[in-house]
Amino acid sequence: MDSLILDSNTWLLVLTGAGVSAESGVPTFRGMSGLWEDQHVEAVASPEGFRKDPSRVWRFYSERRKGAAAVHPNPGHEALVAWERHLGDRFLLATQNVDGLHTRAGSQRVVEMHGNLFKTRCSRCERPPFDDATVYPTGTVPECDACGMRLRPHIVWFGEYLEPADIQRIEDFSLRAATSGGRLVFLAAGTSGAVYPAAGIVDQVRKAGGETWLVNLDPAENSSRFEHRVVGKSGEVLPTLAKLA
Ligand code: BV8
Ligand code: ZN
Repeated sequence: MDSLILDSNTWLLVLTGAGVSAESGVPTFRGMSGLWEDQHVEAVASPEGFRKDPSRVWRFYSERRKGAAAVHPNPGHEALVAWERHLGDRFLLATQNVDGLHTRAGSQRVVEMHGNLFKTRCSRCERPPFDDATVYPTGTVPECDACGMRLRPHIVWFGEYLEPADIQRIEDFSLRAATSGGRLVFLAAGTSGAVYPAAGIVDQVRKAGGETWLVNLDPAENSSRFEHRVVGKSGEVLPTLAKLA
């Protein structure tokens, strides 16, 4: 198996998906075959889904809050913490996961591209998103103390734009790597490559002349766009994949 060299010239951009949390006991989207209560996740995790049935959406996220609060980071999360400690500001972790396990493992340079399960915001007023681990009782839709409108999970739903600042941070990292004359490396782990813009980052890195790695249990929809592909569980592969030089 080729090894991933992380030396003083390496700039490493990591992208993770649900597969990295699977060994912690968090179900993947594919694992649920994309369904929740026979509904397509895209239908529940969407502005339309919230407009049609907000209590169903809160039940979906309350269940996931309960699940995520009961599990712990695994060796895959911990390996990424060690890589960050070794590379410092030449490391950035972009995650599609909303479970917060990377931060709980000790990762610091993290972009939560699709939001965080344990944050809530108002669906109407400018009140900033706030920490909220509440598992709301079935049927309830919490209201905003400031304007009385519905609260919603601070999550990027299908059909919603990502935070421009998050996209900018990822693009700036690749740019800084290129202008520093360093070696840009992109590693995606535990992701099926089905959801954009996350699934398109590999193409941006290739265009910038970067090296590309995929660590995944099954073939991903964008597997062919990666130079190096390692098939396996991230909790088993990541701890031994890198040579810290
Ligand atoms: C947007 C938060 C602008 C919610 C999520 C271009 C082409 C086609 C479609 C589009 C496009 N551009 C935009 C779209 C539309 C859409 C999209 O991509 N649709 C897909 C379904 C085709 N994108 C959007 O809507 C994005 N917004 O583009 O805004 C716009 C606006 C209006 C109209 C058009 C455009 C917003 C996307 C974000 C949505 N929110 N999450 C929540 O979590 O509830 S996405 C959510 O699903 C996750 O965050 C993640 O991104 C995705 C699931 O994918 P994975 O994480 O990869 O998980 P999955 O289960 O699929 O795969 C797991 C993999 O792990 C598997 O391959 C398995 O083999 C592997 N595995 C399992 N165990 C292990 C393992 N690997 C290693 N170790 C193991 N142990
Ligand atoms: Zn409000």
